[in-house]
Amino acid sequence: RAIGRRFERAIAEDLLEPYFQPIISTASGARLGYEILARWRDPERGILMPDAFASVFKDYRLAETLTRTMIQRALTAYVSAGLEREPGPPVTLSINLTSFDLLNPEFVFDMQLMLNTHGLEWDMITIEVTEKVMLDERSGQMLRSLQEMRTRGATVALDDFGTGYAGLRHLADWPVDILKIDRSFCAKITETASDKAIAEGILLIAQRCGYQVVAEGVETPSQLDALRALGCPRVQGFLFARPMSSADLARAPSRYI
Ligand code: G
Ligand code: G
Ligand code: NA
Repeated sequence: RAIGRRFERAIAEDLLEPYFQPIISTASGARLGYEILARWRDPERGILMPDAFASVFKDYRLAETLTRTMIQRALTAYVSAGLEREPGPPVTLSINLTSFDLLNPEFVFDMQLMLNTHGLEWDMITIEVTEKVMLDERSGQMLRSLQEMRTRGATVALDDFGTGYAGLRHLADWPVDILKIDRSFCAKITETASDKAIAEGILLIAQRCGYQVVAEGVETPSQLDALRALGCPRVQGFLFARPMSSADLARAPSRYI
């Protein structure tokens, strides 16, 4: 409850900010888009990561406020940085949603209004959800929300893929375009044969089933080499860039390798 009040004050004072971490093509080194990650700029404690305010994500009102704030501020920063004028396919923004967002039947409409405000289209939006969200027993409305956003042109990414919850059995039933290989597999990909085998297996399933893949948490050149050797098309991690502020977004490179 105390964190709820502090959170609402922080929202009112504009202290909740989106940070942006690039997602990169292993073939061309081009920045394909950014994942939006919430940061709380606390005057006393510095910049707080989502782990430090995890309870916000469990309260539907606070979680919806956070999502809306992240999207509005991220779209504003995207336009300010001139990203909608880049040539080629649209630079994407990946937005992490909670089950509360997907259970809200107004969410897609609200999102449409936010895009309209900035003159942006759904094809620059990737929705990130976890396996846990997909397995929620109230998943009917959530699947409808995801399907509706895909129909409008968004892509859907399954986050932390391979870490638990879901059996592969469900994968084909879900409206998903992208699998994100959890960073725990990339961390030891050069040292542990089983982690490499799992990454390889995910890439093979993705190729056969027509999913795109992003490997998360790439920190070293040898991890990048290993992922490239397995044919991984997209990567994200500290090797290329840490999540950056809106101000840094405007100066960020469009190519990383
Ligand atoms: O930001 P960090 O790199 O610490 O991310 C930790 C976790 O918090 C990630 O799993 C990420 O998906 C999640 N997360 C970060 N920002 C948001 C957000 O704005 N909304 C939701 N729902 N999850 C977020
Ligand atoms: O999957 P999820 O949305 O949880 O992933 C985002 C989280 O991973 C954020 O906490 C982000 O700061 C963190 N992250 C991003 N790149 C790296 C990396 O290369 N190494 C580690 N350890 N964490 C990373
Ligand atoms: Na994510």
